Amino acid sequence: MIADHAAFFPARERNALPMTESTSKSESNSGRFYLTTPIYYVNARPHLGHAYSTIVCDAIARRKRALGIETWFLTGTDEHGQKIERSAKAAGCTPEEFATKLAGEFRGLWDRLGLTYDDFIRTTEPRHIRGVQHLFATLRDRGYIYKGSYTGQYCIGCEEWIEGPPGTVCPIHGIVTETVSEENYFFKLSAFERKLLEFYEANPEFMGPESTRREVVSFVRSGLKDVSVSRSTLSWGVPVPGDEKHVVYVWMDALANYITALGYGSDDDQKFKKFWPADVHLIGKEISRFHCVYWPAFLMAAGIAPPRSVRANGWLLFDQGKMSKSRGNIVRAETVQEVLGADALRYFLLREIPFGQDGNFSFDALVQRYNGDLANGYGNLVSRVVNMVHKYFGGVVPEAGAETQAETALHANADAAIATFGPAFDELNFSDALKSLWALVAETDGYLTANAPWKKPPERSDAEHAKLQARVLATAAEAIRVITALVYPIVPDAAAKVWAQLGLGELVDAAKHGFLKDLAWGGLKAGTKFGEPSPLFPRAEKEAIERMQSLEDENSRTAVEAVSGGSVVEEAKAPAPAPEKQEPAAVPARPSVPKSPMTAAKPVAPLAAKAEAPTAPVAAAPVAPQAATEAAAQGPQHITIDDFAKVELRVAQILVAERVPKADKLLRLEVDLGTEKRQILAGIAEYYEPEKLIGRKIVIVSNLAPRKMRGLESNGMLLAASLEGGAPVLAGFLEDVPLGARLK
Ligand code: ME8
Repeated sequence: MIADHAAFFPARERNALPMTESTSKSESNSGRFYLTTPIYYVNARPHLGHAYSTIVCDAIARRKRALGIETWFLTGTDEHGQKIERSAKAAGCTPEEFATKLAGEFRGLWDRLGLTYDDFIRTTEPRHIRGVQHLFATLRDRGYIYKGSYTGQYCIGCEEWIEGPPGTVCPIHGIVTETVSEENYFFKLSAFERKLLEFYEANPEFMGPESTRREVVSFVRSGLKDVSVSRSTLSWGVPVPGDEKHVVYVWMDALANYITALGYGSDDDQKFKKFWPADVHLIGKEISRFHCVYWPAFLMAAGIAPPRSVRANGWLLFDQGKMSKSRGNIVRAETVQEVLGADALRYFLLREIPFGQDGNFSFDALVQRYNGDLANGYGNLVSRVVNMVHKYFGGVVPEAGAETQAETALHANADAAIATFGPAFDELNFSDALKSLWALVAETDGYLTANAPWKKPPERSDAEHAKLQARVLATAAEAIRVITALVYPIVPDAAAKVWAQLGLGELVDAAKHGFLKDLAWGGLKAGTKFGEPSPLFPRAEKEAIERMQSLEDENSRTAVEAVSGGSVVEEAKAPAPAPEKQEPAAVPARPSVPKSPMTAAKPVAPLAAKAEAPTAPVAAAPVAPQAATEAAAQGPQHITIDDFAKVELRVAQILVAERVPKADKLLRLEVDLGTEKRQILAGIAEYYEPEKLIGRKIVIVSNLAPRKMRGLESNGMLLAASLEGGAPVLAGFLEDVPLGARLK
């Protein structure tokens, strides 16, 4: 029976973790802390959604280190599988080249944002491959992996097994699924149903938030079936040890990163012994099932302790939808960083979105929060106090003297902030933690205004006034020190500047020495020499929003960008409304489009398909510019029948037609090809009323590489007679034709 972690790792205290521990408990724990982000797919560049999870981990890691806890923060990239293989092909390079390029983009962005990861693992590294093979072999040796074959319905669009009899239509793509048989290795997940439920029961802190816990528990209660953990029709993966025509199922490969990065399966597993089990796997909510069901089951089967906790962040939404590669509605972290700075982004994400819930991102809300809380709030408070200490005391902290009622009140508020911020933060309740801290910002501001050290009333003597100035400015500066220490993990750059202005030296050094551990009122000593004032958060004007918008517009216009001699579609992705990995890998989806990832489907049948968002049809390798020019110079040329056969013309029916906001010429169409639905953008808005197009049968080029216009993806091109000086006329048919019929 798997009762709790103690059964696996009696040597480590259970209270070394969970995020719900009170500050005093976790702060007094001088142990270790290991936290991880998901490893990100390298099929497209990082966006704000990826940055969000990584920034949350960075804030946690910084706080733990500042509390004197030995911390290991892991991130990395998930580089195997069909999705990456196809994206690479579309970009005209090898999967290795493609993955290396994109992994560099992720790592480069994390560095640019100043994220303090301790290790970055790539699943194509030998250390990982070795570890995955070791895990696979261990599971097989222990009798949890067996070979079998599976026949089921497969959706090419989803790259997933779909529950149902032959002829079942994929609920997402509308394609009739294929009946496929594959010989595969299976993992005995069914053996872990009871063990997992007991484990959840014994470890109530294991998963969060509550909605995730409920969904996972009900999923497991509804029954677990064995899952496939290999593929034999794919080569871009980790070879199964001893049977190399199979590759390890990409989710088993990916999940193993959390231990292979620590040296599991290698000669040097010191770090593994030191840091495992992980204290927190921070993930997006759509991959909870992998982390809360499959991963602990794999580990239990291998005789390894499950992680101590898994915490799921909600989705960052943009333009009403989940910000995602497949929807193409992304904003890049670089844009915000360039205009407002990384701290502004960090503060916004952690303050604005209650952790675990979905939250909207908008440039307006970002700038409003930035101006209200950072420029006019914290930044302005610091600048007032630092400037006055320079002006009235030559930049040296004066002796505060005895507290009056006003100082006693501010001191008490600061004590309260210290007491409440930590527990809220450690429960990942960043938003409330910041809200309570900003109450102290406002109280300090109010205290300054009420005592007005810059104004000497005529009835007050010079000596009395100097005393008041000293008391008020020393007290306000101390409040700023407390605020800055607490907020450091969230706005580290600004906090470091303030620390230096308060004459306290390098905050990074202080953090290394666990300065947060003993945080208490009264640390700023009289006689401390302040540093030079420097601006923290200059107010953002309206142009800031315009600048960010235009940086993003510019980015989405350049849909195709050069990568290693070839080109890569900025967002290699699915045709039409792509599902967001609603259904985990090895298990087929229920024949309905699930609302949330965990209600998606229960595992019913074995055999692994990769739980990736469906991949883009392979884009044709781009014509090198020089070759194109040469061809044009030679004038019109004949083509062979083989050339013509490369162009796939098909009959499609328009299901949805609507104007694209702020694009006068573009219509967004959703078309039905009989076996799939797609989104196409067409420049016919000036000539066709969208309403009149619905139901109309048209001809499309169906194998055109996807391209992006105005942030939307177009998967194909419709055909129209192009009349000089007149309106285009859509190609159509006089007789009835079935959808998807090919024109030859
Ligand atoms: O799922 N809002 O990789 P991935 C919030 N390789 N978080 C978001 C987000 C959004 N709009 N978009 C992405 C994979 N994320 C697998 C993981 S782990 C062993 C393997 C974040 O590139 C969120 O953390 O699709 C989500 O889980 C992760 O990026 C998905 O990244």
